[in-house]
Amino acid sequence: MTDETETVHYDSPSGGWGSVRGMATILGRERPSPGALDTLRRQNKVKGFMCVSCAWAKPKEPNTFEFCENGAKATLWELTTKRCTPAFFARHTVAELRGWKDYDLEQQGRLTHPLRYDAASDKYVPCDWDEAFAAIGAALKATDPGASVFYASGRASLETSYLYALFARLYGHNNLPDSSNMCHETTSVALKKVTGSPVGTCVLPDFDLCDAIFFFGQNTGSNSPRLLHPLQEAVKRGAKIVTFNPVRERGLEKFRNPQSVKEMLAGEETQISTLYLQVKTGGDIAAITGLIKHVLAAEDDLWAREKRHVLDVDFIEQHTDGFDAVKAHAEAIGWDEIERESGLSREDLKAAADIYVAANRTIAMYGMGLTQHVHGAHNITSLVNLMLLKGNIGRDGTGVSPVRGHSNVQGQRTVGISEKPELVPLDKLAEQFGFDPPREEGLNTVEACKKIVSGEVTAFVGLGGNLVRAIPETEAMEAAWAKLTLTVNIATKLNRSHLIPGRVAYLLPCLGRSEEDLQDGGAQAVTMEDSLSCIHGSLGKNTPASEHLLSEVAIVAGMAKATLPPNPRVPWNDWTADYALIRDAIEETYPEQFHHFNKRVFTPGGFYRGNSARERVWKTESGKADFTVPPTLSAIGLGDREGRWRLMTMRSNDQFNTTIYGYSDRLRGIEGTREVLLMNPEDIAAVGLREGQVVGLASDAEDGVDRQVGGLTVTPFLLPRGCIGGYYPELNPLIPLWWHDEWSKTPAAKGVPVRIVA
Ligand SMILES: Nc1nc2c(c(=O)[nH]1)N[C@H]1C(S)=C(S)[C@@H](COP(=O)(O)OP(=O)(O)OC[C@H]3O[C@@H](n4cnc5c(=O)[nH]c(N)nc54)[C@H](O)[C@@H]3O)O[C@H]1N2
Ligand SMILES: Nc1nc2c(c(=O)[nH]1)N[C@H]1C(S)=C(S)[C@@H](COP(=O)(O)OP(=O)(O)OC[C@H]3O[C@@H](n4cnc5c(=O)[nH]c(N)nc54)[C@H](O)[C@@H]3O)O[C@H]1N2
Ligand SMILES: [Mo]
Repeated sequence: MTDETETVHYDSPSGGWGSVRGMATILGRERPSPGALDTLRRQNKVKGFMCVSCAWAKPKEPNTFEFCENGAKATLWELTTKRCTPAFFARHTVAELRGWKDYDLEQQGRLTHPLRYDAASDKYVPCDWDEAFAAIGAALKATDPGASVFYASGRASLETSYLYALFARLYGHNNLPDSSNMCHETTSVALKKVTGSPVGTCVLPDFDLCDAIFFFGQNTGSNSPRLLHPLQEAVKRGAKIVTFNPVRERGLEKFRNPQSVKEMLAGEETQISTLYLQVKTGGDIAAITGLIKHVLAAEDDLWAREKRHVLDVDFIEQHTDGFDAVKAHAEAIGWDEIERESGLSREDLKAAADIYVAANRTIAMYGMGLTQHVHGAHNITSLVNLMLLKGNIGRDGTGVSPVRGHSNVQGQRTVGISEKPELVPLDKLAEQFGFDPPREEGLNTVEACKKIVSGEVTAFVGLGGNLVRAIPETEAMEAAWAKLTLTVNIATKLNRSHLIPGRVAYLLPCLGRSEEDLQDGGAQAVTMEDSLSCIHGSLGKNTPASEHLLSEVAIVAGMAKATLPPNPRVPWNDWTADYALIRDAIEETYPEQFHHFNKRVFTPGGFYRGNSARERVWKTESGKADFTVPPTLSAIGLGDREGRWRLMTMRSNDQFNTTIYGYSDRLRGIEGTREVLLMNPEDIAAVGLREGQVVGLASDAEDGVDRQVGGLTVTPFLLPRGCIGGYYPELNPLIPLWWHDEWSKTPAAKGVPVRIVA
């Protein structure tokens, strides 16, 4: 690897003064409403409001400011004083706005009025809520329920999500794709298959007990900065963190706690990773197989010398299935193959394996670097293999802990937003609400997109998010979206998805989570579930951005009433007036997890809804935790060939998904532009490019479809050879819709085959 001085870099730790400056910039730009700073003080506190940024756990004893740079940005983004009013829409046609950048669209500020698309003028015009609900209801009634899709981005509360899923089923479909389908669906499918539980098994106290954390493909410094606190604490106590990531992410190297006056003034920083291994993109199955090989060798060695075990043989015997096959597989694979596929040396993997062997308790964490691959599911089953060897699931201080994305993405699944009917207690819903729920499998995100392309799906409702921008294959998707007969988007700010209206189209503005939600029954709280399966109440206090906004609950109820025949057991009006009644309904549907829901809403640290795998109850086909032989060592779906590069599409430190806050990827030292091609300096030289040259990328997926993105500046960056990087969503046009994890259909956004076109 080349000397770091040749590549762009940022030397300061994550956190630190840079993060304070990051917050100050956004304060200046959003000119947030008065009271915004008080709001930050209430962020992630009991009876406060829960951050709209990431899903990381909210501790029982929060810091004075229990938020991070990016959580503050997300809150201030919501509390901006800028407004995107009917006057704005009167000035601009939708066709004109489609030419704007994502950043400029959202910079117009909060949406203030319900809007109807007027095809004659190609403009959004204000309308009233009753008109919108009546028109949406009429359009849905005229549509075959199976030809409609209700998408959810992972932000809406448990209350809204429960009603939204119920609305879909009363109307007649399970077409409930959500952002998880592009994110941790790989987790939901793979972890469920091998451990019986679709979510992580850790709770916060595990982080106080572990001896090691194996950390794969998650950019904590930008995407879940509050997680740096428990990581820092763990390191200070002597725990070792081993990181596998093609990029040397700053947050996982050094961290200075911006909440600690002492650390800030003294410039003290903590080195987070003991060992940082720059695995090749898609090389994790090989790397983990190498670790397993070393652990098995250590077992043989210790047994031969001292008749003691490295492995937890009792656990393997009692609790697992398939160990022999995984052992045989790892032993049969040669080191040359492991080194080639992982890009890591046998010695480096030995150093990591030694840490794993020495640790009594290990936690495994991961993010999109594992889930967004064609063989993403096998990244995860391989990681579980490693953990099972030493009984590192279902014991205090151990566990598998996927780092979830949106602040309530896990919770939406918990309360019924799922296209998979087998994951929803349909019989219970039938009994509770007196109807016959649809039983056929619904559409996930990729399938929904396919049917929008084929014309089989004609109506789309989006509860938040920016789906057209977030999915792969941008060009074909935008063309297909334009043919829909109905599009409804419930949103806080304008984004590109809103600019591809169907024949009947409504843009419905809603309250943000930090805003006061006043209903007939008084001010309403809502709830969400964090990455560690704890449920928290959240109470908005700020004055809403406009008097014309409705809550998400009220909007879902409004659409449902206009669409469905009346049903006395489904009291939309009462639910809207008092969300505690929705929580009662949730409790009735899910009594085990949500008993005494209303009493427990404001439990400090949230209330834990439990996890069977944590209790070593394995709800799998074998009744045990499964070892799984990976069918391949590469998570990339296509082999290497001359001129083919592995492209990973990433987030910068200055965005929340498709929301672009600005053009500073501070922790990676990339400033002023997002249109970059990040590339190893040796690769740049080897293919005869130069730094600063503007190039394009073309799809190399061997399906004959021409997909290109141009205007990318070649930027030297310390990536493994053969791997290149750039930003999401700008590079989404390069990803084929069919390029996804084979089990879960999560788009494989981290291993996209491309060619460079000069
Ligand atoms: N500020 C902010 N916070 C966010 C978000 C945001 O956009 N901004 N988004 C939210 C959402 S929805 C999500 S899902 C999460 C996403 O958070 P992450 O899971 O961190 O997702 P990415 O930013 O896409 O980064 C993935 C990381 O994986 C690494 N990587 C890429 N390919 C591979 C690989 O093959 N192997 C390994 N080991 N590593 C790889 C990349 O270098 C990068 O560090 O964050 C949530 N929080
Ligand atoms: N190439 C590539 N593609 C990816 C990814 C990747 O790493 N690479 N990551 C994938 C992942 S992990 C995810 S989660 C998806 C994200 O996909 P989505 O969840 O669909 O997209 P977001 O960008 O989070 O949605 C932003 C919009 O949400 C709306 N919004 C914000 N707050 C609220 C609110 O409180 N209520 C409502 N109703 N609306 C609100 C605003 O209008 C804003 O414009 O993208 C996926 N796409
Ligand atoms: Mo996500």
